[in-house]
Amino acid sequence: MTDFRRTANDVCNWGRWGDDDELGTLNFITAEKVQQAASLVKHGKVFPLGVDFGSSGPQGAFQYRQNPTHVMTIDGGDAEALREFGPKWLKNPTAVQLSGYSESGPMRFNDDMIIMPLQAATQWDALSHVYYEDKLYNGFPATSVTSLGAFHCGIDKVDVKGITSRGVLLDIVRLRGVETFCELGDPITPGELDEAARKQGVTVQRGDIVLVRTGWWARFLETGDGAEPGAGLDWTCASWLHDHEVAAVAADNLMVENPVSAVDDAILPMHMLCLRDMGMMLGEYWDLSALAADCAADGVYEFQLIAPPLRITGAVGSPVNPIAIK
Ligand code: UVW
Repeated sequence: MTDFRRTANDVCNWGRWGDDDELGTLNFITAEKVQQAASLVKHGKVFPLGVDFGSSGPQGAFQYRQNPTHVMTIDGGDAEALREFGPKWLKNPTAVQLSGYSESGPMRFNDDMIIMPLQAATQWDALSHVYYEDKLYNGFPATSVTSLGAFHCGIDKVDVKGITSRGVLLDIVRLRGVETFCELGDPITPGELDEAARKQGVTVQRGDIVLVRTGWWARFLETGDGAEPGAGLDWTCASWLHDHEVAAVAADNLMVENPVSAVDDAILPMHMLCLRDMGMMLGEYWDLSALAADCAADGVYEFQLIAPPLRITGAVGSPVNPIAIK
């Protein structure tokens, strides 16, 4: 763990933006940065980066996370059934109310709800998602996350930032020249991030949101296997992200970082460094295939990125439907 400890110390942003800061590296996104990002829209091409929230999503391999369960709470059949069987249900206030709606005109409606882990599909990890040694980002106590939610570093704290900035795609599938995805056993190194940027002719700047394509999502669509192993960022990429003063990082895989930890006694070392030490949010399960194809075609790997999380009070993560605009 010695190297990990040294890195944790080097990348630590605690106190950098004040002792009460809960935005972390999103502080790198200034008004000028938002303007720069908007100026990258040249053609009005829109790329939705969110995946489907449905029953055939990537969850199921881990017992603590399931795919979304979508339930219709009212549908057209209710209106018809109530007309036919209504009188039997007159003690049921909901039935009485719904019968009232259909008696008073032609309007009908459908309602639904969804039950799911907030991490089920395309998501942001809030800074309170991962902690160690009893501390969250900026030294807030881990005990500030309770069954009532996160009192510190919850996803609801970042709404002031949008989240929008200049997005930069680093396409490692293309860099490695592999057909669809980067195989497990070959973690993505800081050198490869530099090499991808150089080959693509793009410079990663302060306040950017970096998107890393590993091909995992495209592979999942072929196999349907949410536990499919693939390569992610080596934990040492945390220092690279820190040095480039990146605002956030997202990938098309399940955990951004490499699934096999190279740090003894620590699983998800990059999560520990990014979320807790640096205050950098991680985006997972982003579908980067169409965007990557367009970037390869026009050679432009920068764009406006708009990716607001939901303002779920005290949540440690949020679904998101990010869009890249060129
Ligand atoms: C964990 O599984 C702890 O994190 P994530 O969903 O961010 O990969």
